[in-house]
Amino acid sequence: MSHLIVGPGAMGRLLALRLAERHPVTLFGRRSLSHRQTLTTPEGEHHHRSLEYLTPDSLDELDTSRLTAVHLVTKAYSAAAALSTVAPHLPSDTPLVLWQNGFDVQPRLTRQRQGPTLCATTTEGAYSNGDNSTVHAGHGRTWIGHLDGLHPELAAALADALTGAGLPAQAVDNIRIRLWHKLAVNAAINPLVARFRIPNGQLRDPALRPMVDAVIEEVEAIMAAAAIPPPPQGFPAMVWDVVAATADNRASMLQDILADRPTEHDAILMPLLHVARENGLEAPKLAALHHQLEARQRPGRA
Ligand code: KPL
Repeated sequence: MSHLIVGPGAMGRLLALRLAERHPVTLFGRRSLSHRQTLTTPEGEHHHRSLEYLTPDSLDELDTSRLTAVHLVTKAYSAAAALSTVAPHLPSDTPLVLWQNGFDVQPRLTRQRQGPTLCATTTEGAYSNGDNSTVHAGHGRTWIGHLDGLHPELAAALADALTGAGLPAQAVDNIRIRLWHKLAVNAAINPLVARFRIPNGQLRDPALRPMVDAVIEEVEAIMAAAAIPPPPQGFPAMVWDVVAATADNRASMLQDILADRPTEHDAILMPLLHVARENGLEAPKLAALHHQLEARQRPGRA
């Protein structure tokens, strides 16, 4: 199996460095990056590896003859542009795996593409420590599948490849529900920690806890309207469990704000706001959080 990983952020590099232990891997990104990369494992071991790394200028060198899958591991807002850069260099039936947060890119690209398009969602934790060093901060799990449950053999083969590379993964026929559950967690945690610039665990402070609960309440009503079944423990417990498990983390949206990058507020909050609007539901907390993040990104329009 040979893999092309598009997006050399922390998660893309984690995938590339792990898969490269067993499979041919090419990493693609817009800007140049050293081929020599280091991965620090959750156990504190340092693995050094040279990766094949291509940029738009060298993309012609990509060998597509044995390519099993393209993993699109960019932020949600740059996924479509990244795919349109690599797509002309790929056979149109190349399997694609979408690793984005939210539920924006996934239905659009699944509908548009000819080739099999799977989605993945993961609880693996990774962050960059400079351009050449990736820290695998915590072990997690990955779920992979097609939005309509198609291509189960491909999903199983990719889950096996990930599992064999040390990233435990499972093929599922309900990835849509899993993506919406992750979106619920991201909607309840990310905008608030980004707004207050705090680690996830601080949401448990008595002054902040009611704000999180109010967001979860809106999310729960929207999920019911979208016919997304709750997780076995219910939405509030799911969110508070993640807050506890990631208490010291700086959420991805806070990292984006601190690095002055765009945030994924559209991909995470807009699907919820759309369902709310279609069903005549009020979602003032979610709308206000979206408005604040949007105003930061487009100050001229605020
Ligand atoms: O997925 C996350 C993120 O940072 O985007 C959470 C679960 C909130 C962990 O930080």
